[in-house]
Formats: sequence, C-alpha cells, structure tokens
Amino acid sequence: MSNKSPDSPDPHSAPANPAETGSDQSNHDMADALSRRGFLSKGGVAAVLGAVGAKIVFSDKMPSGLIPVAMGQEPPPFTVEGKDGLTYLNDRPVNAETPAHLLDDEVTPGSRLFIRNNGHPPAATDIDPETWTLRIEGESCKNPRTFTLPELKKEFKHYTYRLTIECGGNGRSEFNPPATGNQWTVGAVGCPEWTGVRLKDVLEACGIADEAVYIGYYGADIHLSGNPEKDPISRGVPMRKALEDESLLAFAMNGEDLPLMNGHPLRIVCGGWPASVSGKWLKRIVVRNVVHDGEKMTGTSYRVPKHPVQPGTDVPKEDFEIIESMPVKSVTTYPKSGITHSLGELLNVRGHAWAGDLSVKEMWVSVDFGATWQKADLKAPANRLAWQRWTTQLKFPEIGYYEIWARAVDSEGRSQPMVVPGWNPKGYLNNACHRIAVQVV
Ligand SMILES: Nc1nc2c(c(=O)[nH]1)N[C@H]1C(S)=C(S)[C@@H](COP(=O)(O)O)O[C@H]1N2
Ligand SMILES: [Mo]
Repeated sequence: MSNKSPDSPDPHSAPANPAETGSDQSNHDMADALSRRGFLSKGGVAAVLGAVGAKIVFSDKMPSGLIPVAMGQEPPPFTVEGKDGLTYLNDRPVNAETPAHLLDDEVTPGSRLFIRNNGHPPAATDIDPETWTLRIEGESCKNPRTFTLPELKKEFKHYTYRLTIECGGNGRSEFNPPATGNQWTVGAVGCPEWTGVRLKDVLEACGIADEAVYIGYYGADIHLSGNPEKDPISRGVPMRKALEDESLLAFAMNGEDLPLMNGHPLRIVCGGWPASVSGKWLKRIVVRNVVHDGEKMTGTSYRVPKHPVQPGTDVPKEDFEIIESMPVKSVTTYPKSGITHSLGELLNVRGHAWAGDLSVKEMWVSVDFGATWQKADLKAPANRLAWQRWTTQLKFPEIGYYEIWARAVDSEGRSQPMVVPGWNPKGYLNNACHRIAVQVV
C-alpha cells in the first residue's frame, strides 16, 4: 500500500494494487494531484469524494496520503485460450496475473493460474508427452539417468498435494522507487492441486552424493534472444527443500494435463518458495556440489539485500542473499473490490492466506483503516504448503466508503505489514495487506 507519511508527500505515489485501481487516465491525474497536494488538502478531499462517490466513513482514521482503492476500478480483463479473465502484463513473452476476485476458488483452476515466462515457451506441437525425457545428472549425482515421462509415471509412486506458488515479484508494482520487471499487483499466486512423483524419490533412485548441496533445473523454453546456448532461467533449491515430501515433479494439475503455459508436460513444484524455483517444461535436473549457478541464480535476480536498505539505494552485489521461503500473505477474493453493499446487511468476506514454508495462525480484518481489527475464521491447510481459506462477516456502522484490509499472521507470530515492506532493488517480497473498496448504501 502506498501509505506515505504526512510530511513527505511523494510525487510518484501510486495507488495500492494498481490493476485493481485501474488505468483510467483521469484517475491517474487525480492520484497525482492528490499525492502532490497531500490527501487532506481542500481540493484533495473534494477530488476523493468525487472519485469514491460517497462519504469516507472513517476518514479521521485514514492515513494522510493514502489513495482510496476505489479510485478507478480495473478495466475489464481480456481473455486468451485456456485462461479465463487474466490480466496481461506482457505478450512477448506472455506474463499474466489473476485479478483477486478470480482467485476465489479454494483450488485454483488451470484457467485461473497466473503465467510467468522468462523466455519463449515451447510450442504445443513440439511436445509429445509419450517421448518427453527428463535427464538427472550433475557432479553430485552418482548414477545419471534419463527417464521418459511414461517411465517416471510407472516407476514412482504418485502424490497429490495442493501447493501454493507465488512469483517472488508479486506485489512489485507498489515499490517506490519503482523496480523494473513485470508490474505484478496481487495476482501472481495460486494454489492448484498438483499430481506427480516426488522429486526425492527420483533423485534417490539416481544416487545423491554426500557432498550434494543444491539442485538446478533446465527447461525446454528458449532464451528471448533466440540463442540456443543461453538459458532463459535455470534456478534450483537447496537439497533440504528438494527432498521434502511435497516437492514434486508434477505432470498434472487438478486431475488434468498441465496447461501448456504452466509447464506441460512436466514441471517442478516446490510450494512456498518463489515460484521461480518451480521449473516448467522440465528437461534436466542437475545435482550440484555448489549452490546452483544457472541463469537467474547469480547476480541480483531473486535476491534481496541481507539488511534493510533505504529506498533507492544502490546495493552492492555481495550484500544480496537468495530468497528462500516466501513471507506471510493473504488476498481477499470475495467480494470484488468496488462493490455496493446495503447498510444493515452483513457482508460475507473471504479469501486465502499462506506463509511460505510455515502455516497461517490468525487472520484479521479491518474496516477502519487498521484502527481496529476483527478476527476472521481460518481453516487448516488441506496439506502442508497449501493456502488456507479465511472467511468472516462484516457489519458497517453507516453508509459511505470503506476499505476492507486483511492481515494474516504466520505460525511464528509474524504479521503482514500494512505498508509496503523492505524496499529492495528488484521489487521482491511485497507482502503488504491487500485492500478492497466497498460502498455501503
Ligand atoms: N522453464 C521455465 N520455468 C519457469 C519459468 C520460466 O520462465 N521458464 N518461470 C519461473 C517463474 S519466475 C515463475 S513465477 C513460475 C511461474 O509459474 P506459472 O507460469 O506456472 O504460474 O515459473 C517458474 N518456472
Ligand atoms: Mo517469478
């Protein structure tokens, strides 16, 4: 969220969750005018009243400089084949996120799972699941082997888990100064049900040397330059994560083949970590005796400063560390931001919460800009690393504009922040509270 302190109005201040707040030019102009002048200036108040179309009931509790979520709603998302209602950020390569209200299903349908491509995906016509091979090798693999996909399916036991995958850059659009890269808002996350074989069963069948520390993956996608010598991405995880029961080589999602854009016919799924470790169109795994040094493992990709830095700092390379477990986070999936609700009726509100390798312990909701919080009901995860359903009912004291803020707390007591946390040069790990707008009439 773009909560700016009252004495430092920020001309670059952007609305929270821009995809939800829309790209309507007049709203942009207004947001600019507002943030320049400060929220509580006379013109600012008038502009905001006009924009949200109602009295802001808890305006006295509203942080100065906060731009209401209702200022502009998202433009209608367009659809492409196999995906339904996603918002496209990029077309070469395709990158698309899911609007929050379309993430309402407990199990994310294939049609609603975000797409994050670093290179050119293989064409459907180039993929034959019957002859697809996976090579396991590397300096710390004792008996390198090549499996066909049918062999993998036949030789190893199948497991099904709901696993949350979230792009490390989800929420990037809110950082200031802005970070380059896909301007994800809230929807680069999902929790489908994955079926596959355990990565550990396959690795163990090939013999893991004692000195093994990491695995790395290689996929069938092609570097954007077209150069076959270059990999678009080749990341990996430490052995301890690779050997977890829930780390899968998945060939199915929700009981069907993986969608092409999500890695058909085979991918890694390591829930709870940046989804960049979950290699798609999987061709090869290397077992390494060093931290894997493939594309986007070195440099500053998927890394954050080891210590907090002032926004805009030029952080030296050696001060970065690799992101491992993702932080606690939640999303409100019902109602859709911007709905109208009748005073006197209870409003059902729900969403999901997740916490990387941990679980979520508590879920809190506020309608008065965080002044008071009401505890929501929270379900246990379907299995480890699955997101958790939360639900609550809200009552409103009078007609007007409200924001629903939702805040999850993980099993170690860490809460989502209400403001954008730890600025970092590449814009990772924004787990600020999700906000939605409601008009009570
Ligand atoms: N082969 C390959 N695997 C990949 C990527 C890629 O570009 N190529 N992108 C990674 C990143 S950064 C993310 S966030 C997830 C996205 O998974 P999805 O597209 O299925 O949602 O895939 C990861 N695995
Ligand atoms: Mo990602």
